[in-house]
Amino acid sequence: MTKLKTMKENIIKTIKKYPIIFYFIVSSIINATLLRIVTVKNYFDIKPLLMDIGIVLLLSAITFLLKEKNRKKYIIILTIFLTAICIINSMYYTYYKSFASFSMLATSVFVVDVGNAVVENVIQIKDIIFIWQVIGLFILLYQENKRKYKDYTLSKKPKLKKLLIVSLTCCLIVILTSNINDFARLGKEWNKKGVVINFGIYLYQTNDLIQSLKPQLNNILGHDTALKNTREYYEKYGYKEDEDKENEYTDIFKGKNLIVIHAESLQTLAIDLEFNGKEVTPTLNKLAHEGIYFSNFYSQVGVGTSSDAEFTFSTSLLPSSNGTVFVNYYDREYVTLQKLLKEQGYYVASMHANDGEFWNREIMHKNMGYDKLYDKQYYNIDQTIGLGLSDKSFFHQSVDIIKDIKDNNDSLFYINLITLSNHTPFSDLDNMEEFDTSMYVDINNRTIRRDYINNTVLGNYFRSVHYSDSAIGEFIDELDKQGLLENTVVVIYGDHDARIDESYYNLYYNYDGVYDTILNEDDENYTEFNEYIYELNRKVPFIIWTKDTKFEQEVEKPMGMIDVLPTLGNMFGIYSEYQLGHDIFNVEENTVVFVDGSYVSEKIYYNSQKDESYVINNDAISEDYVKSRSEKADKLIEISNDIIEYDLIREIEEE
Ligand code: GP9
Ligand code: MN
Repeated sequence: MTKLKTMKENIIKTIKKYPIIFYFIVSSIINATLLRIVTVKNYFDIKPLLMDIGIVLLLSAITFLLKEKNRKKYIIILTIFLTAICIINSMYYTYYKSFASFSMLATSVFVVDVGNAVVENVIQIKDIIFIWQVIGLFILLYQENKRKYKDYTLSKKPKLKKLLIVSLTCCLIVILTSNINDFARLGKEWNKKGVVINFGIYLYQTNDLIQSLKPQLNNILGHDTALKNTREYYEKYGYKEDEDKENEYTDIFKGKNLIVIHAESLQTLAIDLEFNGKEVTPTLNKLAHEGIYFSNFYSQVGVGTSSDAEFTFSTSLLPSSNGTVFVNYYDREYVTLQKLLKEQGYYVASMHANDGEFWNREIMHKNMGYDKLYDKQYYNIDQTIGLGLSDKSFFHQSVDIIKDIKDNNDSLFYINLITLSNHTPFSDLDNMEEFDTSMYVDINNRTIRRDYINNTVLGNYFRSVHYSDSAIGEFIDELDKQGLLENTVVVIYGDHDARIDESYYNLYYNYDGVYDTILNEDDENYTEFNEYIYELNRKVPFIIWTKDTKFEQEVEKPMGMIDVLPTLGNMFGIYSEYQLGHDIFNVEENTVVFVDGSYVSEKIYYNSQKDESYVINNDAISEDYVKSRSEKADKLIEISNDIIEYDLIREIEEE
């Protein structure tokens, strides 16, 4: 008992003696915990907490090794740095549902550049609260100045030893209670959430720093292994002309023009959806029903969002897990849909009424094989919505450009149009027609209007999609009038989901109009909307349509952006030897792999971060089913990253 008492007294004495260091330790642990709460909703997990304690103690121990004059500076810099880590990751998580990486610093410039759209959505009070740590430190330092001795001037080596012992004990407990899988995650940069959940934010960021430096450190060694693995992979799984080709779609579009619409934030959810008898997307519904509609199609973007969608669409490679291809790996060699059609004599152009520098398109589009990028400077900005020129004006002006291209080139054309108006946060609605998403209920023979999702982010989203749909409709009509639909295939894809918060979907699915309330889980009409259904709901439409052939076909097989080049290529009579996806009409069973190692198959959605599977259609799933697909998913990500980072296509082609 007395021993305990002395220990307690000793601790209090130490705290009084070293208030700054004590403050640094406690505040850093609180912030790390807070960050896990606001991001991965990890409230009482002991493992990441212990790891945070271990690392923070280790960092404080270093104070005792420094020269006296540097100690204060060290604590200040470290506090600011750790606070910054929490703020940046909190903001980053809101937008990307993942954690920030040093290797993405270059990409962040573009993220910040999206202007209002991102800023409005991202900076929230929960991100700023972390700053209390820095404020508190300066208050304490100010008071310290009045004290006789200052803890950062003391040089008691025994304290160092004690701190190190506690620090290592904490880390050791975590290590001993973790399994091999948890550690394997540390080596995979794409499993960020899993690392934070298991080991906390500080270990994540330290590990990330090491991983970001690794390519520079072991470039030579890594390169040889990467090249060998990639060759083996292609030998085993690569495109084989005799097996992978012939099917009823082979060459059906050979010799036709191609117009691709990259539809910003368009989700499949909006297709065939009606509010009060009015379709959200009448144009797309018509095109989907007449053409080939892939209704179980997923975008596979990383932090490069729009640009990643373009990249995977064109190359059948996955986006990089280590930065953004358009920004960090724009100078590598890629085999693209653009280049392949150019070889067939097409004139290939892209159109987007934003700055050409955005996402480095100006440079990357050239590398991808576009003959020309018609960016903002080619358009008259006569009506703006959100980030820039409205889709209606953009499409209207693009028709003239396409007409010019057709008249001045004696060749086929492939035109890529990137839309802009339907970009988050869906708040600039003045130039968009009203779209009523409220609910009308009959109560005692009277019709009552309930706001429901009207004027919420989700309601505004549907209004914005409705506008974009109408813009596409006008575009198709104008193309038709100009004779530009003759001998032309139109392809439309949603570039990624709209990143709308889960809470709006709960309102959407579970609103009870009669009682003006949200149903709870016990209600028989309650529709379950968990995080897995949310993930599955992020699908985007992919439509192939021509004026002259009615396909009237819906493809329900799971398909990813990576499968576009093989599938569409087969129809146009081209293929890339480096495509990592599959022609959807040639595969028995398809798995869509996401950049973080999660995947969707016909039977499950697998979350790599949590190592959990969500069964889609109640089939019994064996452990082996999950394991074999997880391994394949990891391999695919690794090979794709290696090809990009080590510029392997160039190397293999040059041989
Ligand atoms: C910007 C547009 C939007 O030009 O493509 O990019 P996003 O924010 O969706 O990546
Ligand atoms: Mn986009």
